[in-house]
Amino acid sequence: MMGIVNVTPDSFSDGGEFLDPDAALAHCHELVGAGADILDVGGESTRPGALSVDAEQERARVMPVLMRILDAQLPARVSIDTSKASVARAAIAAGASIVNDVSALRADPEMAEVLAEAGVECCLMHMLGQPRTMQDEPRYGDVVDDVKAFLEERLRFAVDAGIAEERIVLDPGIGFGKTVEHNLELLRRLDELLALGRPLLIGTSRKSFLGVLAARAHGAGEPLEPERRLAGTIASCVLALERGASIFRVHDVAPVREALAVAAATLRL
Ligand code: PMM
Repeated sequence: MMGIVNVTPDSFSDGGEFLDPDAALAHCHELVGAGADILDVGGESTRPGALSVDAEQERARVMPVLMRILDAQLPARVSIDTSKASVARAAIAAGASIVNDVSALRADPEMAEVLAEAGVECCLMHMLGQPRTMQDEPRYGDVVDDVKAFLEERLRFAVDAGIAEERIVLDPGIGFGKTVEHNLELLRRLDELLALGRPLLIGTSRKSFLGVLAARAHGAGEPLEPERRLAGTIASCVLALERGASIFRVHDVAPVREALAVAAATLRL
């Protein structure tokens, strides 16, 4: 279980809640108490339409929180959600052991080298376009084949850059340049990505496609707001588990963990 710690003023579901290091640390205690194995700390919102922040600003947001978490020696690994090499470098120096790069090493030419030298784990995620524009009519040939080819190329690039293959996990990037139907197709056929030979991380938590589907279920006109997307988050995580995902990036660790435990026991995983 990867618990989400957004140190941003503008994330779609929890923007502004954990900018203060004390509030962020209290939230981390809660996530770990609920069963988070990893705390994923991010200082730049990637919601559709989000504007980028510069490295200095991002470091100023995440480093005080990271220091507090690492000082507290919580029984969880710390991941930094960043696409910037200088932010990753600072976080690793402070003790982060995973880098979650939603650009899959494309945003910063120095990122691969930083990860290879540090020997940390990393997550490479698929995204079509940039956060600011990614939801403007995303198009694919076959979404699963296209995402798979992208992840295969990025995996090869990372390994060629000196990152040990066994330290890499892959993520189809739910909601990153995808329509509702694209997201559903990726979840339905997630097992096809297992052929890449790496663990799969999945991040459906509170995402907008769940708001759309929940609205349909309720006969509501408008998508349900993020706080009302837990049932959909659970359903999508359970299905992703059944289709081979092994790392679940979520806001609500306790209920998702419980649902996954029941699903795993039923499936004898
Ligand atoms: N989603 C968000 C941010 N970072 N990282 C990975 N690897 N996978 C995701 O699906 C992902 C991510 C956006 O969600 P948030 O604003 O709730 O953090």
